[in-house]
Amino acid sequence: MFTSIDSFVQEWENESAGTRRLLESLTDASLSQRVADGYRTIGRLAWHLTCSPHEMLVRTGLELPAPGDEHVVPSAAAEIAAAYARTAREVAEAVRGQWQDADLARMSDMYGEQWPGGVTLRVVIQHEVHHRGQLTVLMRQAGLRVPGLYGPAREEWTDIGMEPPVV
Ligand code: NI
Repeated sequence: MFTSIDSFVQEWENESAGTRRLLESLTDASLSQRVADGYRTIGRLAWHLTCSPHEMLVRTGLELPAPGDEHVVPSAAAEIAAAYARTAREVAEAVRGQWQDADLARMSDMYGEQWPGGVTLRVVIQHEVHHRGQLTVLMRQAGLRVPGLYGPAREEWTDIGMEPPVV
């Protein structure tokens, strides 16, 4: 769990920059890609990534605008990327502007459990990392170039004149 606002904002800025790069790599045609019938499409996952920080954080009493209706997935990739960039900024501003470090120990009802604010902020990031992993696989299936997040993606090895590791 986070115990300081500064450490959350710093990590959030890094992680949300990575998510932004992924969302900016999506194309309109790729939004309907899914692993199999009955599973989430790229568009649905990308929109879930965009709407979830707000959905979770307003349960703690934090005030921030909703990026849109979670049930209505935009048909334009650029619209999703822009909404994510806006909400990522608003999350940092809301946490910095409305919370003190002491709020990170304050409990809120989260889905029937009591979580300290610092845990909720941690879960916001982990939830995003979880779905981002799913998104990168779908992006490969859709034939998109995937930007590296914690290290070079396959194409980035080639760009620097090296063989991508396959095992
Ligand atoms: Ni989720």
